[in-house]
Amino acid sequence: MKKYEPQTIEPKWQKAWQRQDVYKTDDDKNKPKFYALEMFPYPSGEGLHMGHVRNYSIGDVVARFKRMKGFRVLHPMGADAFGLPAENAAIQRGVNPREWTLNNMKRIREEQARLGISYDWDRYVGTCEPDYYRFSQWLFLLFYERGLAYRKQAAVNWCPNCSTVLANEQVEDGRCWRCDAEVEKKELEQWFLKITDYADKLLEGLDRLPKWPEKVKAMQRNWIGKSKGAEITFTIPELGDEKVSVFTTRPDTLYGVTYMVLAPEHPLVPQLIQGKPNEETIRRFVKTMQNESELARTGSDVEKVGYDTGAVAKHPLTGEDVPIWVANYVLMDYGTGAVMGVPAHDERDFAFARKYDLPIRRVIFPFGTYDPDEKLEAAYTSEGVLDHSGPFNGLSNKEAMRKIPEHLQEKGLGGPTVSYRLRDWLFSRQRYWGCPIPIVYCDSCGVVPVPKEELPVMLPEDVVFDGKRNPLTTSETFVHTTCPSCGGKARRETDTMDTFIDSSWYFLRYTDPHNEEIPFAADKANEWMPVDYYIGGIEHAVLHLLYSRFVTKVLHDAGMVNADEPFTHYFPQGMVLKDGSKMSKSKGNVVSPMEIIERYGADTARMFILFAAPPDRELDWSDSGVEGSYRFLNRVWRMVQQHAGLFSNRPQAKPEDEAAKALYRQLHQTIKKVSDDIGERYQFNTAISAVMELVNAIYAYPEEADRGTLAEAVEKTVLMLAPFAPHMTEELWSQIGGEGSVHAQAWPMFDEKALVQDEVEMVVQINGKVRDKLVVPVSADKDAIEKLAMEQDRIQHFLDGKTIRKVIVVPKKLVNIVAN
Ligand code: ANZ
Ligand code: ZN
Repeated sequence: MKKYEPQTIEPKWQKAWQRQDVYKTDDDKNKPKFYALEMFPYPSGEGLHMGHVRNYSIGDVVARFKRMKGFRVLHPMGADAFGLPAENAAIQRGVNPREWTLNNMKRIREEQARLGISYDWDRYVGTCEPDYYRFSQWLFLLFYERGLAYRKQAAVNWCPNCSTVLANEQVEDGRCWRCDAEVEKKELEQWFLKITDYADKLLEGLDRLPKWPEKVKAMQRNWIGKSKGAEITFTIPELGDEKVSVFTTRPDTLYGVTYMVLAPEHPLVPQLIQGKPNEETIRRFVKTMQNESELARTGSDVEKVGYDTGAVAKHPLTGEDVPIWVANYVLMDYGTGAVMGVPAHDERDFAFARKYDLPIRRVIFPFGTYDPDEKLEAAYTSEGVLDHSGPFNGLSNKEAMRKIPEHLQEKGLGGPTVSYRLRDWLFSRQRYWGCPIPIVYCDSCGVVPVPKEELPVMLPEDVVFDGKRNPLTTSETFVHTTCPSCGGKARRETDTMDTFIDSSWYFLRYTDPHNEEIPFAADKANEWMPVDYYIGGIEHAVLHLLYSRFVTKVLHDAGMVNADEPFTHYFPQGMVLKDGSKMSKSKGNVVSPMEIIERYGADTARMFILFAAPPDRELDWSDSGVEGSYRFLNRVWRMVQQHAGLFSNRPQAKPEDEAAKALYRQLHQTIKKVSDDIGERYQFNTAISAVMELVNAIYAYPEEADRGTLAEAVEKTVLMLAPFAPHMTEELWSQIGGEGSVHAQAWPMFDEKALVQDEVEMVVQINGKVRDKLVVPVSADKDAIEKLAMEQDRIQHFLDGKTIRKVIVVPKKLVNIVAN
């Protein structure tokens, strides 16, 4: 009997698959399509970790299963190859970022191949390659033409550690998403992409993604942060009735306004404080605030600080004077940068009014009886009825939310509006290892886009990495250029694109990876898009997934692809833990995938990782679990060796004896379960355990029972395990004389008739005590069952000398005889 030696058979089959192009994308248009995609890795110098292995194993099982089910499957891979680590390696160790990256890409590709993942390598995409990034530039120009890319001077997030700006999405709790340094504010002129134009489309699209986790959709909705409310115009008499608008979600509380607050950066502040007693103090306050991060200003534990400007605004409906303050908690880039203070009905305003001794005026009261002059101990934020609100008294606050804005609109004092938390995508980075923005500045022509025929704008090599400035600015050959429009002297944009652009369209490039004219042809993209099953970490719930949705929608609007959502089904796999905590270098609990593969083989690693937990749950790495998976594969191996002889002259299955009937039924139940578990429920662990039970049944199958049924069970076990353990099953398939690759076989069908059980076991009780068991045809009626129960020797024995009072038959379950 041959021994199971994964170290020999795995490389052997990997070479054979490559030679025979087994995983080349099938373009038979008669087949339905399936696009299976795993997030491509960042090629760090570390190689693959177990999180990758889990990610790819899930995608590979699905891709292989769908192929066997008769789909044409697109299952590509690539590398998200631009980014800071390459540049940091250049600064710290003087290595060339490109070489560093390409080496890492090579290593990761080899490791992915060693895992036996069924990628179509011919479609490999590396985002740092000029033949990819020229089309990132092409897309930037498309955005620019469509008015979706613009330059603006703005207070932007600045990471002092990475010395570059960051998009809002890349600031997590006030810190850099990459290095965790506290983010600062800086005034800079930068490129932005107008994602805010797509806020409503991005929200609406979420409602058409039933296969996305609710949690992820909620995070995106939250991030977009659509608030319905009103804009209300106050006027400032001392500035010649200059208008100042506030944004509020509670226009019903308008009569409760006792002050107004402007953001420190609000453009009216300098005029308002001129010559006022607080002028100097406020000027200094404004300066400090400009450099403070959003978190430092608005965090829940941050003390609210404000100053009275000494100026007043006129209330739009009562005409009363309302003092104008500036305070840290009002942000310039939300709503209008100005708020109306309603301390009676807003907790934050209540605290502020208490602190600065501002009046509190209540205008919403509980339904029913109330005391209109009751003093409040806290803000009243519930529903209620309006009072002290002029002509609106007596309305419910819900009605007032509609009526007050309508009334204001009629009088030209504002009206209903919506506000979004989403900001435009800050797109510039002052870094080298990214995609150059294809723009030229000319003294006579201004901002000039590089013509598409001249792309790519190549990253230059003559740069200095000293960690003190953007290396691109040090390249003479890059910076100095000629204007594409007038031919005069011009200067190149030295900002590169946020590397998140690279991963925002790579899934489209895979559909047409060798196109040299355009990013991808519409017919190719439409053949495959949208991605049917996308697997990757939940840390991308907002960043990558939001940007990809945005870019896809823009390309859809530009007529480049029919799909307006890129991913039909997004599946975030659970984390891989060791001893209950995340595997990480700092904890010293990293299990290296390559070591496991060397020791047990890739099939065991894949099998373990899919078997040890449902795919969305955390998975605790365990050495004994790995051993267990290895033992199971050995058990399958030995089982096939034992019965390989059957296949030289294979008998037809004739499941007529009891044992054969039972095995036949279990086989077909297993096929049904495994098909549903993989194809419908994406639950791989339960699929594997069903196959394990089937293997047990095959081991227990008696010598004398039907050999044909046994052969069928053995063969189909091999087929069902093919997506999980692709190498071993390929080897076994060849041993049992299978034709071609096991991965090119049709997935086994189940026999519907075999699933129906024709007999059931029932218990027979006497006075509630189980006395016997019966096997009856499922079709038997109550009378027949009762008769059969009474005929049993054991039952007759127990009933001896007793009188039968009653017989209760519960079909398929039990017979209870009441006797005394
Ligand atoms: C008056 C009011 C009364 C408010 C009340 C709330 C309760 P969301 O849901 O987040 O959109 N606000 C508006 N612009 C702001 C800014 N730039 N910086 C800080 N706060 C701002 O919240 C909108 C509410 O947040 C607005 O409604 C406003 O306070 C405040 F009983 O106006 B409200
Ligand atoms: Zn010019």
